[in-house]
Amino acid sequence: MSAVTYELIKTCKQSGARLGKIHTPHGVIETPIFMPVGTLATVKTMSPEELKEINAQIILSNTYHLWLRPGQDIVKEAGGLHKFMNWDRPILTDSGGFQVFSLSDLRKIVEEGVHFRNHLSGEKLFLSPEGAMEIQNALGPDIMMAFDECPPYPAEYDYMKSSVERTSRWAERCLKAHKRTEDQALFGIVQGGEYEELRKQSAADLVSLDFPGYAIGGLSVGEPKDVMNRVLEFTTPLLPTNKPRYLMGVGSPDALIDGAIRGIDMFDCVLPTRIARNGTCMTSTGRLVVRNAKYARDYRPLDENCDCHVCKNYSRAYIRHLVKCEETFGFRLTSYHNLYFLIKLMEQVRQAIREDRLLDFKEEFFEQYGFNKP
Ligand code: PRF
Ligand code: ZN
Repeated sequence: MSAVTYELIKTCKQSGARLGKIHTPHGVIETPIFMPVGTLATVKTMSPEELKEINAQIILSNTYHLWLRPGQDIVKEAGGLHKFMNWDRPILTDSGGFQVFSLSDLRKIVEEGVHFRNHLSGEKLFLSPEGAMEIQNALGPDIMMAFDECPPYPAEYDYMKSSVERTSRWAERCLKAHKRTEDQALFGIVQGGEYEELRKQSAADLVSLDFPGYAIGGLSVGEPKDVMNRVLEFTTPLLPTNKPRYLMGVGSPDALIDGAIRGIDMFDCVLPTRIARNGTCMTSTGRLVVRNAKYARDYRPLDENCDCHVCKNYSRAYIRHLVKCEETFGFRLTSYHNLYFLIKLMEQVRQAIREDRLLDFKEEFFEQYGFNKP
């Protein structure tokens, strides 16, 4: 039996979205779920206690960053990532594949793995499927990700085809190299860009390897929204219904709802915490740029419909002042509110699935939010 299992509770009669539970060694996650990103073993500006206060059920961290600093040996010696960062709920780590492609210079992809330069020091490094498994086995997350290639958008069909085939060979090597199957689950990642035939090939290859969960990678890389939705529509049906499905790097409110409607169970994104640090807030009426001069004397909360600790106690005027002065506390307040907003949104999505009314919920949400405000 796998370290992580999926329990399908029900399917929304109106939309087809799934309500489920993921059982992990560190507890149960209710899905669909949004996972806050804690790249360097911290969700920027948030303490683990605050994350619990806003009902974060699982967080994501990054193999690539923790490999460079402080190094997996230190994390392992500390007793693993959970203990190191004082987070006793589930953790998922990304494999480093995507980060190597998005952060480093001078990459060279070969069959064995990827040669590249450290984005901090310029030092020459090499990461392979086996290396990514060894690092993740040392870090000790509940869920680890296969080492894949995420090609840019748009990519030529022929390039995408050879990339998908290599990602499948790498996935097989990852399974062989994974040494902690008793308490860590390894998820496969479906690639193939916008090409239906290649998504089919990728999904078939990975499903035949029988991973305990599947991610859909290579989306939210600059393609239009309708392309992502179309790819999800033909890709999720290719995946087994008794395993979790994770859409990587997606976190705008509209994409979370659209993804859930297409059968996605898990999402992650730096968006809420990243925009928080430049003073942008997600609210029930759309994005609010609290830095703007028009909020200088606005003593209302960030979101009048939000019941988070920040909205109960602090005004737009105060938060604007802090953010303008680059005071750390300002970034804490905006990050807290944005994460609360997305976690609450997913709670509402789960409730709408329970009531077989996710399409109605989507309409009501966007009526308020304004459709083109991500
Ligand atoms: N692969 C991996 N991590 C990812 C992605 C991917 O394709 C994406 C794509 N949006 C985000 N994070 N390994
Ligand atoms: Zn709030």
